[in-house]
Amino acid sequence: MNIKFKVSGMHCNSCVMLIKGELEDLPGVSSIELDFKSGQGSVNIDTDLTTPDKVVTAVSDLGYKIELGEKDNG
Ligand SMILES: [Cu+2]
Repeated sequence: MNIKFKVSGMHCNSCVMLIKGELEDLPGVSSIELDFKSGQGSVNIDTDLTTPDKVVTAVSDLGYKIELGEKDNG
């Protein structure tokens, strides 16, 4: 499943690296994209291993606000 999301509260590219690093540690997560300026991101998740909720929790726990957008099962 590919999930689009939007993160707010990022201040610099270190925030992007921090969030990407945290998501990379989740099982079943790959192809993480995140743009600092727009806050737009996307990620592929293997739904046998993880859920969109875990992505939200991982980012929220770092102190950023995340909103999930489109989910695509294709
Ligand atoms: Cu930063």
